[in-house]
Amino acid sequence: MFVDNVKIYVKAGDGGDGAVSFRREKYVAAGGPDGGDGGNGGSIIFRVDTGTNTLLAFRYKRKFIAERGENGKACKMWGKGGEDLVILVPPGTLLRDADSGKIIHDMANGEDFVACKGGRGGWGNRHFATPTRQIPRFAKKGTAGEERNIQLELKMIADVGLVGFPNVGKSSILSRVSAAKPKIADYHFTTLSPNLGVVSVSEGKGFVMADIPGLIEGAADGLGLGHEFLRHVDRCRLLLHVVDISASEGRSPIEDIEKIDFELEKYSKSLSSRPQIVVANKADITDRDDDYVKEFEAFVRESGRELMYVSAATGEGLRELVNKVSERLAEMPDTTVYEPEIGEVDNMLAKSVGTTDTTVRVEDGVYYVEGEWLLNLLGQVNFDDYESLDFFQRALIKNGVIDKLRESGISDGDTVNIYDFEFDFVF
Ligand SMILES: Nc1nc2c(ncn2[C@@H]2O[C@H](COP(=O)(O)OP(=O)(O)OP(=O)(O)O)[C@@H](O)[C@H]2O)c(=O)[nH]1
Ligand SMILES: [Mg+2]
Repeated sequence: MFVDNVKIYVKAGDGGDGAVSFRREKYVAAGGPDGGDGGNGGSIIFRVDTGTNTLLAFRYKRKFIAERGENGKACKMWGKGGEDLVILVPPGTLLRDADSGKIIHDMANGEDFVACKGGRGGWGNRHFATPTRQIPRFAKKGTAGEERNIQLELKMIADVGLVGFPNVGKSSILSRVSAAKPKIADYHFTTLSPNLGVVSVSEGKGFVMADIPGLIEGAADGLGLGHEFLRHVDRCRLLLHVVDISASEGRSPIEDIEKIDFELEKYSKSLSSRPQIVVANKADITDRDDDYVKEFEAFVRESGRELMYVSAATGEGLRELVNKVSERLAEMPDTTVYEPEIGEVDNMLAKSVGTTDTTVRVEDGVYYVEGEWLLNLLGQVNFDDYESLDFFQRALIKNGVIDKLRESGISDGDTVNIYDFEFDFVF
C-alpha cells in the first residue's frame, strides 16, 4: 500500500526538575545545598531515509514522544539527558503545520531537521544559595518539551515526470530507459502508485524519472485515481507529456493533450506552466503520413512544445529522447526545494499545542497575565535584543493577549506583569 499524506503528533521530552538537597557529611556541621540540575529533554529530529519512498510506516504509528530528562539528584548529580527521538522519512517529505497546512520544512536537502526542542532541565537548589539565603529549599522545574501536530506530505524528488492518459505507455517508457520494473499491462490504471527510475546518459548527466498513475478527464474532481499523484511530479523540472499516437483506443491525441493540460491547470498553475516535451509513443504501430498525425504535429508546434516520436515496444527514439531530456535539464535550475511558509510566531505558537489559555487578573492597578505557554515563551525571549522583543510582542498580539487585556479594561500606561516581567501598556 502506498501512503503519501499522514498527520502525526510529536512531542519533545520535558526537562527534568532540579533537586532540593543538602550536603550531609560526617564532620561537616551544616552542609550547603547540593541539589543537582535536571537533564534536558530529548528533541524530535526528522532524518531522511533514502531506502523508502512511502509514508506507510506512519499509518499505524502516529504519536512520537521523546524521552524526558531525569530529575537532578543529591550531591550535585545531574539528571541524565533524554535521548533524542529520530523519525525517518523518505526523501522529499514536506513537513507542514497540521492546522494551517503551511510548510514548516522541506526534507529535500537531506539534512536533519529539529522539529521540536527538548525542554531544559531545571536548576538544582545549589544555584540559589546567596549570602542572605543560605538554605534555598526550592529548585527549578524543567521546562516542557515542545509539541506539535505535523502533516507529512511526500513529494518525490525527480527531475522529469511522465504524465498522460492511462495505457499510453508511461511505465513502458520508464522500464526501457531505467532499471525500474514497473507493472505494465494492457488495461487502464495498471500503475497504482508512483515509480522512480534513474536514467543514465552516455554523454551527459543522468536524471531521475517519475512515472505516476494515468490521469483522465475529471481527475481533478476525483475521477479515475484522481489528480493527487501529481504531487509527485510537482518538483519535476520537465514534464514528458505522453500520448498514444497510434490512437489505438480510438481517442484523438489532440484531445488527449488538451484534456491533460486542463487537469494539470486545475491541479496548479505552476505545474501547468512547467516546460513539457510531447512524447508520441507507440510510433511502431502508427502511419506517420496519416492526416490526423499531420494535424497533431501542427497542433503541438503551435502550442510551442517540442515533439518526439518513440516506441517503448521497439526502443525507437528512446535514446534521442533521453539525450534531449538531459540537454534540456542542463539548462534548467535545480529541482524545487520548498521554502518554509509559516512565520516565526505561528511556528512558535504551533509548538505549544493546547496550552495557549491565558488569564488576566487585576490587582492594585497591575494587570497580571498568566498561562503555561507564556512561561515557555518567556524562556525563549532575550529581553536585551530588539528582534526578540518584537517577536515576543507579536506573539502576544497573535495569541489574543492584548485583546484580553483591553477587555479587562486596561488603558495606555497601565502596568502589565507577565511572571514578573513588567512593562507599560502602550499598544
Ligand atoms: N505497440 C506498442 N505498444 C506499447 C508501446 N508502449 C506501451 N505499449 C503497450 O501499451 C500497454 C500499456 O502500457 P503501460 O506502460 O502499462 O501504460 P501506462 O501509461 O503506464 O498505463 P497506466 O499505468 O494504466 O496509466 C501495454 O500493453 C504495453 O505493452 C509501444 O510503443 N508500442
Ligand atoms: Mg503505468
